[in-house]
Amino acid sequence: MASLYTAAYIGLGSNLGDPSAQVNSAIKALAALDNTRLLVASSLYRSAPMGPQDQPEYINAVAHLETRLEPLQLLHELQRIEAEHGRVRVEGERWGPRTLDLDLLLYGNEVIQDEELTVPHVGLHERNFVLFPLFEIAPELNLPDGRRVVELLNACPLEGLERIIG
Ligand code: ROI
Repeated sequence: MASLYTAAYIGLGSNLGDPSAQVNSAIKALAALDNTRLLVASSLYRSAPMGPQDQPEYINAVAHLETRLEPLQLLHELQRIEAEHGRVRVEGERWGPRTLDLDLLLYGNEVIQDEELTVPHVGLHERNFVLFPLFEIAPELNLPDGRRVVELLNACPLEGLERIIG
């Protein structure tokens, strides 16, 4: 019988306040979501900012969930957790610093393109701070288009990325 649960991968990022604490707290909040189980979270990674360089370095991680929430329900839960961590969306400020950013990277094998949500996440295939933690927890994973995470990783420069041990 088909599972009621869908595998979802969430990218976490923070570069304001205490970024490691924000990311760890967000992982706890993911684990507490209704109709959802946290299977595993990656190590934390320190990463140089992509985009404007006049902002602090980021802490990034990826979490693997199993969820019975629909994609948009899950997205709204992620936005609620961001807001609870002090995330303020500044009009017109794209790619600026943030206390917490939660991206729905993958939702099963679904390809979703609607106004609110694009899955797989647009930056997934070129961001070392997403690909490396994703590979850490799901080395065999394929994207909906059949590309393997390990292939994307091999094509992606790893400069500026450092795994935090312990
Ligand atoms: N850069 C890094 N290293 N990590 C992020 O999570 C991140 N998030 C962003 C932008 C501003 C694109 N840069 C980032 O949204």
